[in-house]
Amino acid sequence: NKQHKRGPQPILSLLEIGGVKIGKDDVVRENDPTNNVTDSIFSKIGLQLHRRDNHPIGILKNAIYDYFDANYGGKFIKFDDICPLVSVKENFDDVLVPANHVSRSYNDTYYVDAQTVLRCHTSAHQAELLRRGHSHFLVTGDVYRRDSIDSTHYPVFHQMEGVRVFSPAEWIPSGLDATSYAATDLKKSLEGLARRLFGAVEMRWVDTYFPFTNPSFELEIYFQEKWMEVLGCGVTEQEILRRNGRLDNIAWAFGLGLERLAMVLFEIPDIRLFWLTDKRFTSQFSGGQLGVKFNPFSKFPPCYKDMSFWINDSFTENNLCEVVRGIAGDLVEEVRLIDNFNKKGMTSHCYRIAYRSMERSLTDEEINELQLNVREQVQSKLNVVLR
Ligand code: FA5
Ligand code: MG
Repeated sequence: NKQHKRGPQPILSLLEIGGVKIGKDDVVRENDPTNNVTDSIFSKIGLQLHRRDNHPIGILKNAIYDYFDANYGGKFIKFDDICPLVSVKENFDDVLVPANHVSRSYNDTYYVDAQTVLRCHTSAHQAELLRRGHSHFLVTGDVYRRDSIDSTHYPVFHQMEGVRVFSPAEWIPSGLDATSYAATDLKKSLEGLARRLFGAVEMRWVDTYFPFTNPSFELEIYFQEKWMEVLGCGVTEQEILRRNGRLDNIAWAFGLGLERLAMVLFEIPDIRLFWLTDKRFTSQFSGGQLGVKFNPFSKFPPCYKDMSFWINDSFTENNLCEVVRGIAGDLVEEVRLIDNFNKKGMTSHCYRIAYRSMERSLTDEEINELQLNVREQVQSKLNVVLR
């Protein structure tokens, strides 16, 4: 099957999403320092897995829609076709992300140019939808992040944002202060969602920080012998409501990681699987069927390659992961720092790269060639000194 080597989808050079035309040359510009979008990222824009009713991400989206429809009488308005190219203002400023916050860096976010990014979260649409007067809404979309490589991280994934705005008439009768009222309601509706999707799973709330909510929480689910973070949420910062014409209200907001939730729901062990067009994967799922458990194809062996080098001041793990992903694509399963030491003012890192295909056995020859390319490009692009 030829599709295996080339990646499943043809790469179009002109896309149209939510009425916006996107040309490849506008989004990927290798020699432009204000742009860090790669070919492999471009190839994912427009695939919109969340809009495919027989794909695990689409099945999950629809199940969450059903939960909100059933519990809120259809009040939540749904958006799932908003273009992922957004302004820096929408992605960061409008949700109060401070000017020096790491998430704004070229190391963490894909920039199309200095003012435009591939959204790194669906929160990028909160302000605009509040401004338009919506008080109950769900926004589902593909989001993009430079990130590490392992079974629960992928540079393109899907989120669903939920926002609910309350007026004073709703919380005053409760006798609670507005913030406690919203926080209680938020946790109750997300716990209800988790129970509806999963029945009995082990889960826990963890206090956290987001610039746009206070208090802020994350929900973790016990999965594959670890606690996995599946969503972030909290009570919307008053400043966001004030700026968008909702001064006297209180609101909650959440952002669900749809891949992570689908991994729990369907017992999908690796996040790369969502991108397979291999029938052995896609034929296992169909619309409305939430009880399906993924039946893995025979497990193919991983191959580990270690690589040690002296880093420089500009070295980052995300840059390393981008180089490895650019060469090995979805054949790389994990990139992990296994040793780290200093000597005479220099720092050495040793990374272990796990190669494994989701669909077939890899040959030694093939892996050696990948690793050779990785070593060359790590040296030339990241300016590190191999040991
Ligand atoms: C956010 O993105 C916030 N915008 C969520 C939010 C919305 C908080 C509204 C408060 C109010 P975070 O960066 O934690 O938060 O990402 C949310 C979820 O996306 C995570 O819990 C996780 O499930 C998922 N996620 C994050 N990074 C990745 C990744 N690289 N691959 C797959 N899923 C990811
Ligand atoms: Mg988080």
